[in-house]
Amino acid sequence: KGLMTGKRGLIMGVANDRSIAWGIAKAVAAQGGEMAFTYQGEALERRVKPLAASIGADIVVPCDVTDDASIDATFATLKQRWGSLDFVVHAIAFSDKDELKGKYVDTTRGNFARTLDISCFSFAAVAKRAKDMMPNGGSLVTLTYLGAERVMPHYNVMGVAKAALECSVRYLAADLGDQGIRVNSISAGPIKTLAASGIGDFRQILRWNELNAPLARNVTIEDVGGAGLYFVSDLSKGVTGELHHVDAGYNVVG
Ligand code: 0WD
Repeated sequence: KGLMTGKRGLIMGVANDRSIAWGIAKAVAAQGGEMAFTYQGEALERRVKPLAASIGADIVVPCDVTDDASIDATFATLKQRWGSLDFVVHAIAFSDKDELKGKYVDTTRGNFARTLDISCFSFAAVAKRAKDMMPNGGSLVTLTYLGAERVMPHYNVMGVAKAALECSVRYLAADLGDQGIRVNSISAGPIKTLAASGIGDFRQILRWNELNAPLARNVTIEDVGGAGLYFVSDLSKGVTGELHHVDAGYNVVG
């Protein structure tokens, strides 16, 4: 019997087998957890469906978090298939590539709003639906980055969105604690994923972290998967509102 046997959760933000969300899904599956997946757009559907099938998951639904009706439809499907839910992993972020280079001072109003909508508000929007399906409590986890806490080159408006997301985690933890729902974030070190490829000079950031992190290496999606498993399982049942770094220790020195 695994740590996650009997638990059911939603994984949002798998784009391919290099996605951080997939690292968490693999760790949860290895402990007997059952999962549903959302994907954004048809191109990603072709990638996510086989991954889900490889761990025996058959609920794979489209969800664009900029659209309330799309989020509602996702949770309606889960309600119909499962009735209740134990955890949600939110691993979604977006900003215009043109503004993930150059200066933050040049951020446009339109991309600011879109970045904050997809990368921050969506977590609250998901929490609002998920809580109504968690009669026995639950766990909500999101992904963030050190660029929220310090100025990191090129992270710009995404750093501002992640700061808002980290603050949202604290407010959501306070809102939902009385229902036994925990809300936490994992601040991952840089990992080469589809989303990361949009960030200017990402290779240099990877190299810098490897050279300076206490563990003298970069982290993997399996490293983040271990922390994700901790947060969605009962191992972390006394933990909420937390920001947990999985970055080979970079944040203590960098
Ligand atoms: O170094 C990194 N890769 C780090 C990532 C370090 C620290 C944190 N993170 C965060 C990201 O900011 C994000 O919140 O981890 C989370 C997962 O990102 P990832 O695993 O690096 O990226 P990826 O595999 O690309 O998955 C993110 C997915 C999108 O993929 P693309 O590349 O197509 O943007 O987020 C999804 C989409 O599948 N996404 C959306 N989903 C629903 N509705 C939307 C949307 N509107 N926009 C993006």
